[in-house]
Amino acid sequence: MRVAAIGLTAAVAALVAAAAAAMGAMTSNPASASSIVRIVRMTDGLQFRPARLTVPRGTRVVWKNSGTVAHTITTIRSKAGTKAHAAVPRGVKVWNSGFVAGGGVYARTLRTPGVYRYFCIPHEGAGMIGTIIVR
Ligand SMILES: [Cu+2]
Repeated sequence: MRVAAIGLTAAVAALVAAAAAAMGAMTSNPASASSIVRIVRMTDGLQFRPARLTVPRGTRVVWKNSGTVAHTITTIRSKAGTKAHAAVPRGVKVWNSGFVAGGGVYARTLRTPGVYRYFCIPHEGAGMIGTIIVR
């Protein structure tokens, strides 16, 4: 009888351990999909800072407007004054964030390796351009 009780306790302990492991896997997987976050600030000096960034694939890039002037984060070549300021890796859809007001944010998870070149529509001519290299 005593042996059976110990056996049952061990079985329960094993179940609890298995459940805990499963829960750990469930909670850690979504986080690991985009656990790396990098911030690019958009300033009233009409700059992306940093203007150049290299990140591993799957990185969540958050553009944060730290000033008061509205900006865009745009990769659409037809909207660029200088075509070389707009590029995405093959197979990636281009985007235009629309205006991001002061204090606002815009974010994308970059999953495809390659070179992303983007600009701010009203301030491209002032040099507000950026590059992100995803490895
Ligand atoms: Cu701008």
